[in-house]
Amino acid sequence: MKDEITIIGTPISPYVRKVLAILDMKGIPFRCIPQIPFTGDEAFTKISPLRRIPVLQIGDFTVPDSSVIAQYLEEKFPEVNVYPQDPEARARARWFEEYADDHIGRNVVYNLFFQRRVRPAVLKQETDEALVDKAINHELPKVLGYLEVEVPAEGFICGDFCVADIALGAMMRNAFWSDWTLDGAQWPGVAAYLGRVYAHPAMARLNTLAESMLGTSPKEHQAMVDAHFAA
Ligand SMILES: N[C@@H](CCC(=O)N[C@@H](CS)C(=O)NCC(=O)O)C(=O)O
Repeated sequence: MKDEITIIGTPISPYVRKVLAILDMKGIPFRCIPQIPFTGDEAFTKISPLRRIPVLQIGDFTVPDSSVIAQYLEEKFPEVNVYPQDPEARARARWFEEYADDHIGRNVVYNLFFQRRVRPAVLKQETDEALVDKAINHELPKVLGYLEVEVPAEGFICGDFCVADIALGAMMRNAFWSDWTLDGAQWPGVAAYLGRVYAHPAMARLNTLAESMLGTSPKEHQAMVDAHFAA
């Protein structure tokens, strides 16, 4: 189909899952090309100058960056909203999206997931234990301390389930995939909150897909992704 949406990027990436969860919630059909990071060629650099995933393509239009894509999808397909309508709630949702993508992402994606899963298994390089230690023992406790104050006892962080929950939940899931455990006694509010986020059908479906892809050869990923989204 000419104007079908294509998302380039593996669902193992939290940034890609953020975009896929939004498409799922909005009920928009799409195709996913599960390109893994750090493999982009010159053609990919043209559409993603920082060589990062995800990238959205629709017809001749192409744009990278999960937050830019999320806002594009919100404006293009406004029938189902993933950003709150109230300006203050919307600003707060954008803040948590940014906090997840930038600060948590730096620690979880680059200092934890990349070090513990990508370096040894994909790049055949040693894990930098100093970076892992920094993430687990210094940065993530501060993140969890902050979130423990911010998350509500029930429901979601900005009221209805929204992009903030998707971004926070997606990012923290990659920490769990890096042999990290959340101390539910120390941060009970965050533990309960993440449980609610992961029970959301859009999150649950994508976590099932990504978990089935982890540890499998990238050669198998396109078929796994196609089968998942065709179901
Ligand atoms: N701000 C970007 C960050 C995307 C990002 O860092 N993606 C990672 C994969 S999880 C990536 O492609 N990294 C490759 C690289 O930095 O060279 C977004 O929200 O899309």
